[in-house]
Amino acid sequence: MTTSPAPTIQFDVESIRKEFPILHQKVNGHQLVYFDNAATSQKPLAVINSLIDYYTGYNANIHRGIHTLAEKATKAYEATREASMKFINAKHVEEIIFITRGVTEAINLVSHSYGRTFIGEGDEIIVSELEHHSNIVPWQMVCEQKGAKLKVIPILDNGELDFNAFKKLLNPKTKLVVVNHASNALGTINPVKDMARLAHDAGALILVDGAQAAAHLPIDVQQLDCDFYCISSHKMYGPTGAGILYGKKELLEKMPPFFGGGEMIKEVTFEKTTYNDLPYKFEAGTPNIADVVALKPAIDFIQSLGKATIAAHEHELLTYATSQLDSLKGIRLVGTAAQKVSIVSFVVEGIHHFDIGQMLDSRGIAVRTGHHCAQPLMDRLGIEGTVRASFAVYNTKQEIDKLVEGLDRVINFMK
Ligand code: C6P
Repeated sequence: MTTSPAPTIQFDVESIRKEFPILHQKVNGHQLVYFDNAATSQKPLAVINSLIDYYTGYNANIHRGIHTLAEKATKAYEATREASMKFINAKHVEEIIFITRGVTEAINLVSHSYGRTFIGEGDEIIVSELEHHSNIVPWQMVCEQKGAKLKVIPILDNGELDFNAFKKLLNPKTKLVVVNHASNALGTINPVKDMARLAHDAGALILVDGAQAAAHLPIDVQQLDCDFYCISSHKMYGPTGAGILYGKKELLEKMPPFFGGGEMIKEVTFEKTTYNDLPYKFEAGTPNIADVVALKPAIDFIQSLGKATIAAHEHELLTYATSQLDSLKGIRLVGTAAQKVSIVSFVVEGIHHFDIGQMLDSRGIAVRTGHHCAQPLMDRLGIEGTVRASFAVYNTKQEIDKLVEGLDRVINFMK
């Protein structure tokens, strides 16, 4: 999503809302307004029904059994892999590794397997000031263990990365650049394609945290030329407990396994174990079959609407919310990058973000408050936290009006 004019919306938001049963309820006596989509999105009926179908129709372990249910479950699980490959335009299906949490686990897999094998003393890892803790802490742990150094790309005051500073940080010691595609705290979209090019020119790899991009931005890993790309299912209308790690085949092939156990082996003896081929080398044990199966209808849901249509709708919401909130006295928007996903973060003069969140909740409006697991970013901005409203494809301008009205009341009440 960008600040360019949004094309005409191709879909009917009311019919989309019908697919999300959770939205149609009252919370604290008010119609629910769900603006905490960056934390986790709601799930369409197709996803919920897929879980029911799996558990009522063909629950079985995969890749092992030769019976009919096991074959059906295996086929459904592998169908999600195919769909995921197309979703991010990976070159090979074996570049799609399923994980049982989300981006956090994907990053930890890479930091343990790649980081602890190929990063050594004196090497440098570049992170950005915009990162979520899950794209900072695993790399700090690698640096501590291996004697490597963490270098930080600073941000500009509007929440964009300082690209010139990034260029200056790159040097022959840089082994890895890790950055999010979009910031969860401010919404900034980062120029990951350009960053990948520069990282590669410096002889480094790049890992992209796609947690806040997967439901909103087009993702083409070949075009971005990123080495790793991480996705959480639950932030893209899919179930919790599943995610995707994309890695370039040649890299995944040379990386050692993260977990050892069943499924990831070819042959085990007490003397020596040989490992399975990709992607199974990284999928030890019984995976979260049901949730991976139900990730496919989430992908289908996004694909059926089209990312361009979704982006146009969400851009309209972002523009509307930004202008409405900006016109409220006492509110300061935090993060005004030119390119943003549909996230507005703000502070209210003289009122703690936590109190704002509670008062909005009493009006049925769900937002997130706090540091958004980005404490170094909050430190840089000189604040403790923000109120964050994050929009999804089922949100409406009328809901934004309720947020603005609620905030107006809170501000006047607290005066
Ligand atoms: N951000 C938020 O409210 P997991 O928890 O592993 O699915 O995703 C972690 C993560 C990594 N990177 C970014 C950019 C993220 O936004 C998140 C999750 C949520 O902002 C929960 S803290």
